[in-house]
Amino acid sequence: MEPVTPSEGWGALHLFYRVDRERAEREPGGAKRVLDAVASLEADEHQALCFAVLGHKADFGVMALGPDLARLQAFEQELAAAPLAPSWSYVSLTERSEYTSDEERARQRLYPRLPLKNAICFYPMSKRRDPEANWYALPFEERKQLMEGHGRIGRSYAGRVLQLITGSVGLDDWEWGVTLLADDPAVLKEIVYEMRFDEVSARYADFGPFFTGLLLEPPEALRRVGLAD
Ligand code: 76R
Repeated sequence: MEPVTPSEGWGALHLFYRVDRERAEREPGGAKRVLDAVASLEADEHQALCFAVLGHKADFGVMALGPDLARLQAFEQELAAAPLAPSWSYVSLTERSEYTSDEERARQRLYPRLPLKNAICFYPMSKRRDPEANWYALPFEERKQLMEGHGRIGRSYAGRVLQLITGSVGLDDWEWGVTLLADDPAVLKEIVYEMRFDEVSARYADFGPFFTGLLLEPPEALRRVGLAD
């Protein structure tokens, strides 16, 4: 299989599934299929964060991340062989920011290592192109200044929230995927609320659906959603 590797950044797949309970009962070995797929993805130098989704939008979620889009697509196919019915997905690439020139920060954003916190929140967002609030019509200097205000709020959550912004312009229905990891779920709510008052979000942002889940070691995540062999 020829690798498909972006010249910069990694691919990110956010995959959401419902457990097909009838199939799981009929065909034992479903959990093992998922665990084998995750282990083999990780052996190929990619990451997979598994989570038990809260609420009815999905049961099980995986954020898969790494350099080879062909490998990520193969992983998606391996999960399709398990008793999981796709419910939603999001495709994006890690990106450096246009507004920071710090090389170490850029490296962390392009090639992140994601830790296992208690909770994960994912949502897609776009910047507005309304006649009276068009982000893309602002001069670079003004956008940069606005993003500095955003970054200041973000940095006040250092150590409490880990954020990964992945870009999806030209790849999926929104412009960015926002992945937030935290041990304290209240902090997820707090940071998003605080940012709503910041001009970048208040005036220029539109948001898609939010998914929240409990981040767990893969075998435990599967047990929690009722997939155990
Ligand atoms: O890497 C950096 O620290 C540079 C500062 C920074 C940039 C450039 C930064 C910091 N963000 C940047 C870019 Mn962010 N971020 C969001 C959301 O819900 C909402 O209102 C918005 C969703 C959150 C919660 C968040 C958190 N950020 C971006 C971009 C790309 C914009 C573009 O290119 O036009 C988006 C869409 C976006 C959205 N941001 C931070 C955070 C946090 C917690 C930080 C501090 C990160 C840290 O210091 O580790």
